[in-house]
Amino acid sequence: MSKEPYHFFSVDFHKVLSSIDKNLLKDVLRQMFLIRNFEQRGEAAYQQGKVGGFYHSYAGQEAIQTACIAACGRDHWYTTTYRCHALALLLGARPNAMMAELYGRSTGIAKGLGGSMHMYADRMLGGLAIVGGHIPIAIGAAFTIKYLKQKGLVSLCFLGEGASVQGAFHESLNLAALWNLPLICVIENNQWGMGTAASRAVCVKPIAEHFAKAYGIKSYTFDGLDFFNCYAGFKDALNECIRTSRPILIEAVTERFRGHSISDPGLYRSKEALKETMEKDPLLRLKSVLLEEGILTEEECEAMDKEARDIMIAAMKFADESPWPDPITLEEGVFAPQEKI
Ligand SMILES: Cc1ncc(C[n+]2csc(CCOP(=O)(O)OP(=O)(O)O)c2C)c(N)n1
Repeated sequence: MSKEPYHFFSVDFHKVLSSIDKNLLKDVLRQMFLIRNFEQRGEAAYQQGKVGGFYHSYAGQEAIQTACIAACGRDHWYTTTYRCHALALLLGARPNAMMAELYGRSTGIAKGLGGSMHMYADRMLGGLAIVGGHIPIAIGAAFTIKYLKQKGLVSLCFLGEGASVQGAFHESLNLAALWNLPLICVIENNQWGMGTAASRAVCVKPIAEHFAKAYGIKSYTFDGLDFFNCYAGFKDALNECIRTSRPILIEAVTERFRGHSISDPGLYRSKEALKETMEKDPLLRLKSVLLEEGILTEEECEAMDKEARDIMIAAMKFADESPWPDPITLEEGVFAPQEKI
């Protein structure tokens, strides 16, 4: 990560901590364990040849989306990229159906036809593979909320910093600002767009602060490795978006632990840099706060981790034993005209 200082959303840690229900905090850690274990098992299954296609791990970025759902709730519309396993889990997708989707089985979330990049859940419009392609969909959701006068709801859209220099992103922001749409765009700056460093791809820094100015909207910058900073920031941003009926742009500064996708050996960063990155683990960071504050014991944390591991091992078994899709379903869900030529 660049050494240049960011000015993160200012938070009184103890105030935030005391504002969150202790059971919610335990639940949040449980969800982070679920996400981490899903990624570890999914990758293991890939290595065994059980999973085909692409695989993009969310490991290292867990604090952001976990904090977002904890702070904003599950009633809004959510969209994200191909790095979509965490969001689906957080929005209630069942691990069995997600693992079966990775394995390409008919019991999968997209009937085994989508794979890793196409997870869905209640209120989650994707899981979409085209960089920047999901942002206009998020705009559509925001437009619908406004059109139907659904007060209190917003459309939340996650994207990478690489996508923040895509044309679709800027057209979408312009429309959202012009039409006063309830949209919150979250740029998860994990420092790399495939093998290209953020500093070589994006001309401004902090990204959200600069781009938001161009569209006359409010921006935030979060420490994406810190659950509490993200939680407090998302609460504030949601209130602001609802209060002003104006879009919001957020940059959450984070790092990814794995390569861009499973086939990426990550030769563009040194072993030392990766080790340094992994020492900032957002999951361990939250865990140590909960231990220090006496909210959980070491044994309870271990039990949580084990429970998550068992859920994922059971999901692998479920996927392995599930039937393959019938080839006749291959063209289902493909929106193409079927007229005879
Ligand atoms: C329109 C388009 N161009 C290129 C690609 C190939 N591609 C897939 S991911 C990626 C990098 C995106 O990086 P970023 O937006 O920072 O997200 P991250 O993968 O870091 O989460 C590229 C270029 C694509 N899928 N779609």
